[in-house]
Amino acid sequence: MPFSNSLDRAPSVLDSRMLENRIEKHKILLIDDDLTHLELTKLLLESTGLVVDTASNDSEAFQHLEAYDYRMILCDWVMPGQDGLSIVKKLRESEVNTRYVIMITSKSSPDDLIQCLSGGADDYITKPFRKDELRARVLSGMRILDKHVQLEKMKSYYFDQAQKDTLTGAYNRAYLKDRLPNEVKRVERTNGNLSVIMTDIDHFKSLNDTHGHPCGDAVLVNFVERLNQNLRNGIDWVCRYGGEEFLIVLPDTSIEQARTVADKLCNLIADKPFEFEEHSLSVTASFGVSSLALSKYSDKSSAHVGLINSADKNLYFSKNNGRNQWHG
Ligand code: GH3
Ligand code: MG
Ligand code: MG
Ligand code: MG
Repeated sequence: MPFSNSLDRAPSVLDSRMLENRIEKHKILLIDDDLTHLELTKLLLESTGLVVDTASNDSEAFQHLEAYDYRMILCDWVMPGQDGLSIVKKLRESEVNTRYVIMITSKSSPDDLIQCLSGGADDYITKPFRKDELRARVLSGMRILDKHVQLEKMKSYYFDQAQKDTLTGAYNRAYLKDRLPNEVKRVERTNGNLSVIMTDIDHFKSLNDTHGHPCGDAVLVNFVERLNQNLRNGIDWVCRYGGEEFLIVLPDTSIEQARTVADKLCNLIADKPFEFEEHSLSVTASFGVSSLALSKYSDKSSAHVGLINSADKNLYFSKNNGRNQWHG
């Protein structure tokens, strides 16, 4: 007799709303060899809005676990084949601990429960159980899972912040320092190509002086957007090298290809005015192109510095030669 009917009650509105918010995030895998119990528990959870998949033995359970990243598992302990606790132990050995496991068990002595929790379950419920107790335990687990998700989001937010410039969203110098040597190593390994373009906005100081710093900021943001829109998504990347100076990194790109990119970028900056409030501003930038020639370096660990210096030198040639052009 799986549920004690006398204490049944429909979930409160609050419970339902809380559960609704979690449906997509935390689909449940329910494992039980007793098919009647499996079906009844599934219906109970589904009646509160949860999405539930079922497995009636260990091999079905592992098939499901391979196919979908269930964050919550309700698992019967006593089953033929591998029992519930062995399944949980196996899961805990092979993964980062991000799943919430509730063990369903008819064993209820303190020793049993200690064994169950020490074996890797996060919670347990003893049969026969009340519907509202199961709901309460599932909700409690959902709250913990939500905290996991929040923490993961915060972690990735701060990770992102640490490597990006807050104004433009371009990568920062710290990221460049980490990543560029790795790009160079990849060229060493694969005998491939790596090119960079250094670009600096022309007469940016006078733009600030004429239209104000907020306008300058908006142009910087737009400038990076325009670069990114015209580079290969997920391959090329832009780093804010200084105030209005950016380094564009082009993996797997020969010098000839990089020259074509610089020409395209130079034109697309100059050809279309930047809009700020009621102003339509003509902006140009100068570019310096360089490509990695590893054979030039006896010490390969300094190759990335040489690559940047050479792009910088070519940028200043462009500046001295009249701006709004590329060289390299
Ligand atoms: P050039 O063509 O030779 O590059 O001249 P320029 O005026 O662009 O270069 P300069 O180095 O004289 O001036 C760069 C200006 O960029 C000065 C600085 O105040 C401004 N700047 C740097 N960072 C920011 C920023 O984050 N926002 C704004 N609005 N201006 C910035
Ligand atoms: Mg059983
Ligand atoms: Mg400038
Ligand atoms: Mg500058």
